[in-house]
Amino acid sequence: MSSNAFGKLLTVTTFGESHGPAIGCVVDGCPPGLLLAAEDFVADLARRATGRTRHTSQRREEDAVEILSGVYQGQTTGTPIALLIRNTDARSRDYDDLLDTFRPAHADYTYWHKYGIRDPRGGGRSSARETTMRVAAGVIARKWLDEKHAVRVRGYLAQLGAITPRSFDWDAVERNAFFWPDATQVPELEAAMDALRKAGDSVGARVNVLAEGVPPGWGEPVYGKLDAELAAALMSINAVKGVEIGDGFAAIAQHGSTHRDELTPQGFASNHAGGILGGISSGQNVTCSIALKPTSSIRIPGRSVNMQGQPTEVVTSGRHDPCVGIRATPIAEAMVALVLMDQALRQRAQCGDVGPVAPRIPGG
Ligand code: EPS
Repeated sequence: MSSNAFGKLLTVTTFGESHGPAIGCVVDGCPPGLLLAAEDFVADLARRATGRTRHTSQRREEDAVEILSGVYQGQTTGTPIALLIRNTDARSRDYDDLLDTFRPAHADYTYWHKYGIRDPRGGGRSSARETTMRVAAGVIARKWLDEKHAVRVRGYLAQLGAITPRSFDWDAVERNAFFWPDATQVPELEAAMDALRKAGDSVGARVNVLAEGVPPGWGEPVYGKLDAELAAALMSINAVKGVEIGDGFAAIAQHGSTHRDELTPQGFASNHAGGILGGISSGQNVTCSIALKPTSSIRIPGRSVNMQGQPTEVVTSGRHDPCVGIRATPIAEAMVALVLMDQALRQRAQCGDVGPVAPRIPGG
């Protein structure tokens, strides 16, 4: 009813607010026997965290995971895995000016209308702080997918405002704060972000995610299609306004003779479909892309209304991201991994006896 959980055989429930004592999640349905320790979460949480570069929010959280249940002697037990992260650097006074008004383009207004009460401190439940737990849950899925199916999920920033990559190198992606695939453009991105921060404005972004090694067969037609569940999972990330699978909206202008991915004994001749046909993985790379809107919390004054409906002006101070897309790559990867693991378990449950059938042509 209140939709703080997703997944069918692997379910993830998150809880907590940005300025509450802690945030957490319960991951249920993970098979027993997966090695899991608090250290497994460190790298991915650091990739998403605030305060690691001048281009993101300067809130400094340690993001240390406590495993409360579901792990015994370093292995998952098949029981619910509860993870907790304590909030240690919330600065609620930054939000005092927002008690009586609503940021344009923020969930402030809609939360108020839905619940009739709101926690304005850091956006409460609507804060991107919640994505920390998606990444934590995603660590489990990534690990299981890698060990059981050699599936690898990775992403990169594919557009920042009007800037697009001029070349592509996976090695560059993890070596800069932007997850950008062309190292030579990093100074250009830094300059753009510095200018934006100075102006007190924000900008949108595109993040692409790729899942390699997904075998054919994952996805449940018709209401549990792999692409439908990926779209829902990715769209549930804060600030996401668009999702594409494969060529996405570019397919509108394509002809069937171009869009179709022809089959040859050596493999598929192209991958316009994003590795999903009829809602089921084809064995090709699964490709997704998300559009993130510019952050609504900006220093440039904007028009709003107060609680009495009178016109007022909003200026957001505090520690905000001028581009949330910069930190979104690990979040999108996590959501893709969680959907894939859930679908893999569902495939095992219903069709585990079917086994591989011929012909199986190479993916990629
Ligand atoms: C956020 C606003 C800022 C960010 C926060 C997301 O929160 P605060 O005003 O409390 O500093 O720091 O991001 C995180 C805390 C995080 O861990 O991602 C927002 O409005 O969504």
